[in-house]
Amino acid sequence: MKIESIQAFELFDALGQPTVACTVVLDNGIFASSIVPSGQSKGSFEAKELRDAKNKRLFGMGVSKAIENIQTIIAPALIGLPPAVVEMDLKMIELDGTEDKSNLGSNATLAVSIAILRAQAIAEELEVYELIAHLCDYERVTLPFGMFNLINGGMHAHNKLSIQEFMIMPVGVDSFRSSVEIVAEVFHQSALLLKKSGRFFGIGDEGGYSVPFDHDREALDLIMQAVHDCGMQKQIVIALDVAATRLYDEKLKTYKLSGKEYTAHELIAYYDELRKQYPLYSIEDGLHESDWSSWQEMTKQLGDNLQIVGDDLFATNAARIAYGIEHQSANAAVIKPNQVGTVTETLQAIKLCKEYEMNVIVSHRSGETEDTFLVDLAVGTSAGQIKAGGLMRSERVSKYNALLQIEDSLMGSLLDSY
Ligand code: 2PG
Ligand code: MG
Repeated sequence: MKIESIQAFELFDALGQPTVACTVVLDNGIFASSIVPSGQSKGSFEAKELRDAKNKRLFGMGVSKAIENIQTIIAPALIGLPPAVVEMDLKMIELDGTEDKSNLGSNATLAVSIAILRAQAIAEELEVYELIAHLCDYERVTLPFGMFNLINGGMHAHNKLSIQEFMIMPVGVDSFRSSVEIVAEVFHQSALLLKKSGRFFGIGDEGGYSVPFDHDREALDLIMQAVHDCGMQKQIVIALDVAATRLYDEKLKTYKLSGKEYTAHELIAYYDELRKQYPLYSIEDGLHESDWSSWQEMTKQLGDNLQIVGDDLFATNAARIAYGIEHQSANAAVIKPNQVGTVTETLQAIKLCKEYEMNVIVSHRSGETEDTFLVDLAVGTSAGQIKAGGLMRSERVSKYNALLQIEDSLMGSLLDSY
């Protein structure tokens, strides 16, 4: 089977922004598609999406240049060949010729990469996660544990919460289905508590609640109350994404959380305090994306008791992850395919983490789409953890539903137990 055509389109993500979609058509008429997500709180070290910017259409957010790159540069180089994601990703990296995909655009390369991967899976009669496992030389797959967003703050909500994501994570469960059921109960109980207390609340960008709390602790207390009411204290731990780069004042060299200023050293002490008061399991981007030495201090001090997660710090970039491994800057990495721009580089980053026992959390973006590639990625690489938002809004819940379907279909076969 060979690639007959590669088509690119401008569609929209869940935040109403334009994004790139791609369809690869094979010569037997079978086709495979993709739609890429986009982040709002982007790190500086991510591969660069191409946005039209210069004209006023869609506030400069249009992706017509990225689409043109697919049609005029990428497609001619791949048409006529059998779909093969690794070779084709390498070809796109060569065509782009930059360190950060700023020439072709990471939104262009990733859209093609995912569609090619799917076309290859079809051609080889494999599920997409199976093909991913083969590409990584993994024989078995596991379902990830989920980090479910319950309360949105920071750039993802219009409230005063400094911390961007308050997530709950069921542990000690025997299936993904039981973790979703536990989360559903806590999710609905949280809404009930908010209604009872007369609080106005809405939905944040990632399908969690947006509540006009003044202090981050109020969000943690609400979670604890809901977990307690559901009798789930033993089954649930809490994960935070502080997204601290956006709380950092470059001039003062301090962070501002809930109205209070902290040096990096004081902030680490604050996290330690929170850890002692709440069942905290994981803190993502607790510090600025370039403050390697404070990351080292945090991992040294808290790493035995907490998952210290680099997101903007690593940007799914193998060189940055390697530096972080060498300097013990964190003990986990968030993996977002659009931070690097191809499936192959994403798999390289995951393999590197796993080789050096750095935990892996496959993650959505705030500007997510209905594409569930993330799920195949998490299952095929046995990533261990996935964060895909709250139990609301289909661009989030579709990921959890896809995991439930994979779990149901794999029971008793190549699935390793939870
Ligand atoms: C993050 C992501 C996803 P964004 O910071 O981890 O939750 O947010 O996509 O806005 O960068
Ligand atoms: Mg993050």
